[in-house]
Amino acid sequence: MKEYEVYSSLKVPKNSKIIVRLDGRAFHKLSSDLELEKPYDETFYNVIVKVCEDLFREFSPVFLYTFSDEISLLLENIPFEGRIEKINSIMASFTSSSFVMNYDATFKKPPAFDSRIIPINDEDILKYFKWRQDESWRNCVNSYGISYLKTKYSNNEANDKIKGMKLNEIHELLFQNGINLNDVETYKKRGIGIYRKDKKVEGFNKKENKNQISYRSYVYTDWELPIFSEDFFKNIGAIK
Ligand SMILES: Nc1nc2c(ncn2[C@@H]2O[C@H](COP(=O)(O)OP(=O)(O)O)[C@@H](O)[C@H]2O)c(=O)[nH]1
Ligand SMILES: [Mg+2]
Repeated sequence: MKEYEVYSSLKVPKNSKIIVRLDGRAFHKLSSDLELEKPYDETFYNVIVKVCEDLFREFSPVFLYTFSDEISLLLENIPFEGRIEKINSIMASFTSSSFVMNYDATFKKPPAFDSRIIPINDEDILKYFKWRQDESWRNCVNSYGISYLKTKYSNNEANDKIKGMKLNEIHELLFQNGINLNDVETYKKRGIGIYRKDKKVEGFNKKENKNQISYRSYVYTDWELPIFSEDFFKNIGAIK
């Protein structure tokens, strides 16, 4: 019967880095079930970050990026011998379990995440994360925009209005009404990243009888990300 498992040998390209992107399934519904704060719910964000830290510890990506209900991991060491079915199913179920374990909430339905794999060249890594970070910014402007419009109009009218507006028009409308997105927390605009950083450790070398400085890396959760640039990815060792 083994021969019926026709997808089990499907693998990612050899010697390629990959990005795995996870996305919460129907989290629009989950956010209304849990009555999440709009536009940004602090508890939800703290849980997603705990999930990301679990993923980071388990799969050691070079870089992890999250905003809203999505998480991207850049992987250099490919798990499960590159087997697509394994990577997608285990990453998605691990993420869903971690989400439930970290959330002190009663769910109406079991939360789930989908997972997809994107093989990627070094030249496209910046392009990919810039694309997601732009989406984070669009999401920020839209979320604040719709929240504001719903204080003035019915839900349907607010939804119709925002559909016809450009990003800078929403930005301007908010500004005219005393909401300056420049003052909003960085993570809401640019997302959150996790990567390894070096820590300076001062020790004493007994053999040589002298003080010694060494560096140890640790996992760092960055709530104050810069706008992504080539330098950023070089500094964290994601590209050469
Ligand atoms: N209220 C609230 N909702 C959020 C927050 N973060 C994410 N969401 C919800 O999650 C959804 C994620 O978008 P998307 O993946 O496109 O929609 P999905 O298909 O319903 O999961 C958003 O539309 C929001 O409804 C938050 O901080 N507060
Ligand atoms: Mg989703």
